[in-house]
This record gives sequence, structure tokens and C-alpha cells, in this order.
Amino acid sequence: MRNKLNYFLLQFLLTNLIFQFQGVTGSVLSGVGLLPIPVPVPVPSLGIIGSSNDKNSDVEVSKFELPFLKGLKVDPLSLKDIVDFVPGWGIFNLGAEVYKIIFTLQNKKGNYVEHILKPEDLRTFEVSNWDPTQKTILVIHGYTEDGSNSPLSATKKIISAYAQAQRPENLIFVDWHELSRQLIYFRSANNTEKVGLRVAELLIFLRNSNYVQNLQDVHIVGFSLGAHCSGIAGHFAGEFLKEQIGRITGLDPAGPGFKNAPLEMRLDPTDATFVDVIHTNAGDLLTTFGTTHISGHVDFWPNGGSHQPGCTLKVIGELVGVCSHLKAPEYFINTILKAKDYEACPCDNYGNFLRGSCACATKVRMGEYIDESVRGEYYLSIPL
Ligand SMILES: [Ca+2]
Repeated sequence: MRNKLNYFLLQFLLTNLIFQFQGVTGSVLSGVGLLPIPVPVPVPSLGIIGSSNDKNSDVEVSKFELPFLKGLKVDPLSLKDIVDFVPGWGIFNLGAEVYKIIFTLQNKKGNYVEHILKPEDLRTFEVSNWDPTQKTILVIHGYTEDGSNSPLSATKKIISAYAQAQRPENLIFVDWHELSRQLIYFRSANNTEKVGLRVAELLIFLRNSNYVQNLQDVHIVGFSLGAHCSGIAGHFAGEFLKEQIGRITGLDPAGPGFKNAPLEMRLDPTDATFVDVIHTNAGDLLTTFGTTHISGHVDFWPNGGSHQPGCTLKVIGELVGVCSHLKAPEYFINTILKAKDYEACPCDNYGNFLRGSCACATKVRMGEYIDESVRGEYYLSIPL
């Protein structure tokens, strides 16, 4: 367990070192010994790294005009039409690697027994316990996580919390561990594009096959890189179907690599009818993993949003920010289980909040049971 944790932390440290040199080519980095092997720093296919105005980004972003969709005159789109149009590879022509992304359904109707869903195989839905009377919640993990219940898989615990709360929705966990477990963080960050589009394909299938009758009944919860996967999924499913998904919850959306990413490649308020975000490790420092971007219709900044109580500098795991980063799913789970109730005040920064300079006549609830009419930035203190 300790070895696994050290490996995890080593990846984060290496990642952030590279992040500091993101304008430098990988061959230069490897030449000066910062990389163990002469591997190029991955230049994202959609301009995730660097300015969206640089040459590489412009060329690659143009891919997202999706020209092959313009000639598609099928409305509504059926599964057969999709398969016929791009045989075998789904709507966005993502390649065989998408089969490494696993969708696992569990719900109350099926006693929360896990069942794998494959968008290309209708039988996997027919034999599942899919409950068409219920809404759908998808949960997407972050860097190096997987679908296990290991201590390092913080996001899977969100699904477990919904099950523990006996929630009736169709709960889908998106396991992309084969694409998220890259030694170089930016390779994983780059894969958020593929994961997001694959989730969009799933949503389009669910909608067109009437497993989901209204995208407003879809809620995606994403942690770290998974928050950006959620945004990409919401954006492209919405663009394709001409309707928005209901809600995205971003749990400390990843910062490194996304600072200058185009909006279609990161979480922002246009990706769903309602986007709520909890920031716990925001910053531009070497040791922070969350974005400083205001990313939702409502953004919560518990304890200022960068450093969380109990995450001191006593051990290296806390030094690199992992501890504070992981507080976002922890806080959210507490709200699902109604173990704690977090109320926040509208304010412009944490200092003013602490000084009592912001009017706080009406507090709003953070987390699962948020009032979806809430807008703006909110601060609160959460003690250890
Ligand atoms: Ca977006």
C-alpha cells in the first residue's frame, strides 16, 4: 500500500515538474535528464496544453468542427444509422482504444449489482436492470484511478455512497483506468478528450434509444480530470442532440494542462443546464492540482479553495496537494449521505468572508442537494 502511494505521489511530482516546462519540448526535457526516457511531452491533439491560439492548437481544434457529421441527415438518429455511418467505431470515430473505457451500471432495481454496458451491443442494455422510470447519474474518475474500491480510487466511493443512500437512479461508473494511468500526467490529461467523447456517444445512444427520454434527467459527476471529461461529454452530446444535459458537478477540476484549453475541452457553464463546482486544491503552484478557473454556474471555495484543514506539510503526500485535492469527493460524498451539511455564503474572496465583510443573509447548500437556481461564487469554512 505504501509503495502504491509513493508511486502515485511520484507521478504527481513528475507531472508538476513537467507542467512548469510545458513550453519546452520533450526531447529537450529528456536531454537534460528530467524525463527518464526520450519520450516527447505529449502535445495534446486538441490543444489542452498551451494557448488555444498557438499553431498546434488551431490545427487540431479544427478537428472538432466534426465535418463528417455535416452530411448526416438522420433525425432522429437510430443505433442502426450510427453503426452504418461509422461501422464499428461509434459516432465520433474514436478508434478501438475506446473499448478500454468501461461503463458499469448499478441501480436499486438490480440491487446495486454491477452490470457492464456496451453502447454497440444493445443486448447488454436489454439484459441489464435499467430502470427507465429513473434518472441517470454518471461518475467519472480522475488521474490514475480505476473502478475498484481501493483507497486510491476516491471517485468510485461516490457511486458506493449513492448506493448506500439507496438512491433509485441508474448509476453508471465510467472506468477509464487504462487511459488514466499514464506515467506522464499529460498523456492522461490528453485522454480526457477521448473519454468525454465516448461518454457523449453513450449519452447519444441512451437518448436515441429512449433509455433516457430527456437529457435533463442526466447528472454527471466528475473528479479532477474526470470533471473535464464531464464537460466534454456534456458539450458534444448537447451539440449533437441539440439539447443540454441537466447537471454536471465538477469536483476540483484539474488545473495542470487546462489553463488555456479551449472551452470545448474543459468544464465550463455552457456544458449543462446547471454546473456546480467544488474547489479544494486550486492554484498555480507546483503542488496544486485544481483549476483556478471559475468553472460553473456556481463555484464553491471551501476554506478558500486551495488548502484544506488536516492537510498539513508533515508528510510528502500532503505537501504535493493530493490530500486537499481528495477533499472534494470526500465533501461531496458527505452531502450524498447527508452526513454533513455544508452551507456557504456569497463572497468575492475568502479573506473578506473570514472578516465578515460579505453579506450572508441567505446561505446556500453545497453538494448533492444544492438549489439549482443558485449562481455565483460561495465561500465557507469546513473545520477538520
Ligand atoms: Ca466546456
